[in-house]
Amino acid sequence: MTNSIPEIRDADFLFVTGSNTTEAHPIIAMEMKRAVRRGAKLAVADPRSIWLTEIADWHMQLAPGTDVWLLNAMANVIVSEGLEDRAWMEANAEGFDAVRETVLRYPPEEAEKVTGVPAEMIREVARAYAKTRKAGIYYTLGITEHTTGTDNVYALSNLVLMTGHLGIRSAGMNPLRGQNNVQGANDSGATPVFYPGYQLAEDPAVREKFGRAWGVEQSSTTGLNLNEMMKAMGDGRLRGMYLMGEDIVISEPNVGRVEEALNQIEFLAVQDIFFNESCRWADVILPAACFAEKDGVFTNSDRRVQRVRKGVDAPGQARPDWEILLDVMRRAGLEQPDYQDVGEVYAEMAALSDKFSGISHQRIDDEGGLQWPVPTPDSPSTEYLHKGGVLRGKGLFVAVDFRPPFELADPEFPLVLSTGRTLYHYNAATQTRRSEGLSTKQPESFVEVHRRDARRLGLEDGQLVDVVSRRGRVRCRAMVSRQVRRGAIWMPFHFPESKTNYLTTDAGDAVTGTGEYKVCAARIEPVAGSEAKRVFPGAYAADVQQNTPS
Ligand SMILES: Nc1nc2c(c(=O)[nH]1)N[C@H]1C(S)=C(S)[C@@H](COP(=O)(O)OP(=O)(O)OC[C@H]3O[C@@H](n4cnc5c(=O)[nH]c(N)nc54)[C@H](O)[C@@H]3O)O[C@H]1N2
Ligand SMILES: Nc1nc2c(c(=O)[nH]1)N[C@H]1C(S)=C(S)[C@@H](COP(=O)(O)OP(=O)(O)OC[C@H]3O[C@@H](n4cnc5c(=O)[nH]c(N)nc54)[C@H](O)[C@@H]3O)O[C@H]1N2
Ligand SMILES: [Mo]
Repeated sequence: MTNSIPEIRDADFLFVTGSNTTEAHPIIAMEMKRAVRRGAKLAVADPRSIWLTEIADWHMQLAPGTDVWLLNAMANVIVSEGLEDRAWMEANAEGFDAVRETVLRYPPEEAEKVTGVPAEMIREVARAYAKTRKAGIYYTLGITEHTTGTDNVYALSNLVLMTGHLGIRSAGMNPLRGQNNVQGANDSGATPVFYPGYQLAEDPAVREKFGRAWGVEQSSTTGLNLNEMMKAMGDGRLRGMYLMGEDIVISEPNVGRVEEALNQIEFLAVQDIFFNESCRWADVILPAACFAEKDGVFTNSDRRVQRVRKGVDAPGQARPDWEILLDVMRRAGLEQPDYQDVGEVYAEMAALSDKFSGISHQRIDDEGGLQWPVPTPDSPSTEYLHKGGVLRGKGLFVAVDFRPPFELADPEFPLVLSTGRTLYHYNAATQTRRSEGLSTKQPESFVEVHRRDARRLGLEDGQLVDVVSRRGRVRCRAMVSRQVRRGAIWMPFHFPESKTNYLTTDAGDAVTGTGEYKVCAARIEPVAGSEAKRVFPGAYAADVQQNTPS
């Protein structure tokens, strides 16, 4: 996030797109609700009706995967009506002309035909966004989990740059992070392209620097991303795998193919706090301590590094992840480094990366959480980025054209399936399904179907159905709902006995590799003779609301 979570309450305009904030980021949704109560305008772009759409001034209910059309049309309105901030762009951005030329080919009336969002609504939202100073964009997987994910993000950032809503409080470009420490994992270099602190692995000077610090020559080839690894495992290029905090046979797209590949590889190690589904394929299982059983730091969505402290002892042979990794390094023949505690691990990372060099466990203990960049021990937290000038020098406009999703509905698979999460369960649900309360609230999987589609299919609410795609078939209960658009269906991916990811496509974004979890073609086949049982008593909506107290 360029900006901070506490700034949201002071925003005057919120553009929330592809984010079911209330269910997936309840604390952030609470700040949004607070802003709306104060009088901020809220525009939500989402193919589904979500709880936030109930308090939104505009619900842009676009067809899945048509975001570039919608966003370019908003830019079209801004440019056509002269609402762009010329002076700011002059000083702070480059590449506007190409974007201007491109978006002029995306008029709102045409956008309405493709996206289904009324042209007038596109105009209103674009004007309100451009004319409001404290206007922030908040997005999550509805934007990124597409083959056009990177394009979608560029289209959003073009809006930020042409209005100059950057480098000030309560504005900016804010991707809401998913897992509690996924930001920290990226920061520390858990990606094939970066060393810690986003230093490029392809830069020889960077490799040389880390090679010297670690006393080990660094490989000159960058690694594979997750999507590429799954495919490399399938065709024999990758023969062994070490999973740590990842339950790939639940969470990877087109998971039938991943299971086949796991049958073929020579070695699998799984390091996890539970016996997760992927452990069935494991040769070695390394039991790890959970968050409450170890020390360290978590870095949250707004770049805030915070301490986590051990509260209870780990059970059995479980140990903190870093200790296990250190032992594996020893067995691999490395004597150095020889960390005594996690504080030393952090100190090493800080010494090698400018963004964190002013952060230490000691300083966090003394001052509380710190938001990077914090270049020196005297520099304060950075509440929002790009203050007094864009970090890159000039913000880069990137013109993008619309490309359709990888798979479109056709006569054989006439419905568009999208997938995601719910309030009650957490991702692979390895953790949440062990909780009796949560399992009672939401015991099993379901597929949301629009009323009219249900009627056409002869479906009763709560009836068992098979959801079928080109890749697989999954059984669950139909939930007849007004949440989805006609022609669209939606499933959570939390349930191992009804694996949604047998259906999804592993076509990935060209830059990030992220799979297109949000769009694939599917059909529904009612299971004859099955008795209907409603999955959700009406309490669900009430729970979601309760979860965002003001
Ligand atoms: N309770 C709970 N909270 C969680 C998680 C959990 O499993 N359970 N998981 C965490 C993780 S890892 C993550 S990454 C986050 C994810 O948080 P979110 O991204 O908010 O969660 P999703 O349910 O994947 O859905 C995103 C939204 O995108 C919409 N969408 C789908 N397709 C499109 C599209 O083409 N365009 C647009 N504009 N929108 C679209 C969906 O309708 C949905 O409302 O949640 C985190 N928080
Ligand atoms: N269809 C569909 N599929 C999706 C998505 C979607 O929207 N739709 N979303 C995708 C997204 S955004 C994400 S992030 C992934 C998430 O997918 P995963 O990362 O596979 O799922 P999680 O449940 O977050 O966690 C995986 C494992 O981490 C373990 N774990 C928890 N704490 C620790 C720890 O301290 N140490 C260790 N070693 N292990 C620990 C848990 O027990 C669990 O087995 O799913 C993706 N899959
Ligand atoms: Mo995620």
